[in-house]
Amino acid sequence: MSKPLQLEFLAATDRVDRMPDSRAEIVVVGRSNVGKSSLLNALGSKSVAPVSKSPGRTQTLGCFAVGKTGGTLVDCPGYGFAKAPQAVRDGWLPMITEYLLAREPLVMVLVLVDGEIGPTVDDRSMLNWLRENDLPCTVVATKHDKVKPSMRDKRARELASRCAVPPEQVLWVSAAKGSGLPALRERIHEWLA
Ligand SMILES: Nc1nc2c(ncn2[C@@H]2O[C@H](COP(=O)(O)OP(=O)(O)OP(=O)(O)O)[C@@H](O)[C@H]2O)c(=O)[nH]1
Ligand SMILES: [Mg+2]
Repeated sequence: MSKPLQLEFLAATDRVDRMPDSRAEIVVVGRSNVGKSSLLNALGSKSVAPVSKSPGRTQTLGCFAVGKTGGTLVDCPGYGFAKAPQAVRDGWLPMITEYLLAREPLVMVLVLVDGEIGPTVDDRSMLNWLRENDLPCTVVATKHDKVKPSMRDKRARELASRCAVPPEQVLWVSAAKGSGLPALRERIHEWLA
């Protein structure tokens, strides 16, 4: 087992220009309910980001310091959440895209895709948009525990192909069971180094 990340809450804001300074930053994006906040909590040693069964829980950019590295992790509101009020929905995507284009210390965008459901239309547009804008991204497939063991190889090939990445580049994780977390922590340390 790798050591949990020492995550400390710094700020939650809807203003990119009010985010705390960072030496290097990794952001977690993905549709609502895919497990972004759960993943951050599981990477650390305590619960720092609020989680909910109903989509739309995270509504601001949540900034967390990663130990003494000077690096930060950022939790985002999810996209593709039809039940959020229109005004809120209209606000989130521009906020996230502004953040992605303007945030100087950004070194990696983790695009979370539900491992059970596979990439949605929104996930695929997000990936295409990131590539068009030359932003570094890594696909992380969540909820590995929900995929039947007999289906895992097939699902891994399908998900990767639909995200247009080689299967070995997709990181599969389960926040619930802890699988895949040591490998992801190692990558996080590399990206922040
Ligand atoms: N089985 C299982 N459930 C998970 C896992 N990760 C998250 N969940 C569940 O998925 C639901 C949504 O989790 P969140 O972490 O709040 O999702 P989110 O992407 O932050 O959602 P928003 O903040 O609404 O964008 C919760 O009920 C979690 O318990 C996992 O690895 N396995
Ligand atoms: Mg959340």
